[in-house]
Amino acid sequence: MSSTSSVKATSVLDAAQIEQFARDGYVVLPGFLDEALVSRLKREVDRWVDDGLRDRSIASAVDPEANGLPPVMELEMPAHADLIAYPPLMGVLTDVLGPSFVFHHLHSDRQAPTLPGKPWHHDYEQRPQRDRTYAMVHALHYLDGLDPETSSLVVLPGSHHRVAAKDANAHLGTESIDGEQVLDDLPPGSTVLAHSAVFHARRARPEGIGKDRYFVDASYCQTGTRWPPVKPYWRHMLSRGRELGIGGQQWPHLFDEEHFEEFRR
Ligand SMILES: O=C(O)CCC(=O)C(=O)O
Repeated sequence: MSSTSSVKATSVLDAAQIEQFARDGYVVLPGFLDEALVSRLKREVDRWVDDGLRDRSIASAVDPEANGLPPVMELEMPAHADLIAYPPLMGVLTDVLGPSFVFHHLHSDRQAPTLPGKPWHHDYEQRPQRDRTYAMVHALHYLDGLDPETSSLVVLPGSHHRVAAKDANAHLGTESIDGEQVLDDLPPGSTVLAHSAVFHARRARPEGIGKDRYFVDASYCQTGTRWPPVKPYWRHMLSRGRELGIGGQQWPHLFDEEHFEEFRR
């Protein structure tokens, strides 16, 4: 088995946080990203949205025959590349995944105040859903944090232990579920590290929300199995990650292809 790290990453989570992640399927890291990285990321997110690059990347994912490869991918923007291999994040990932994991994908957006909520779902990639032997995680980065002017993130602790379809709770929309935890007050640069199988929703404020919400999510998978990719241009994405040397010498295997199946709709 290949290892993504040739040097042991520094542990970041304490024992209680590692236990919480195993039990509940998420851990909240307030103010995790440093300020300079956050401001560089926000400038890149603005460019990504305002220059139509996000729309182009979606078009390339939806209809690759008509639209070809995206002209720019998120990981080709320097701050996003730095975020993917942000050393404290690599430490957190090593704490919960062990030393051998690969990058899966990243999405970046500036969500308008009018964006509706997103119904309960999980994001664990497996077809069909059959077990939780290997972990996949999503690092949900809230560049301006979460506050009364933004939608909240709602999670259902422990739900990653149950094998279920991604949309098994979608009929509930974004309604409250017994035992849910609402995350609606986080400082800038906060990250929620979630097991991808934990059910979660984005809940809009009933009274309406007032400002753009800068949101980047990046996912990573334990090695040892083959994961379904989510973008048809996944080989190109991984190959650019390798060419750009994201992760440097400490993470030479972060963009290895061998851990993925062929793309299927
Ligand atoms: O917007 C959020 O806070 C969560 C988004 C989400 O659920 C997702 O991208 O899967």
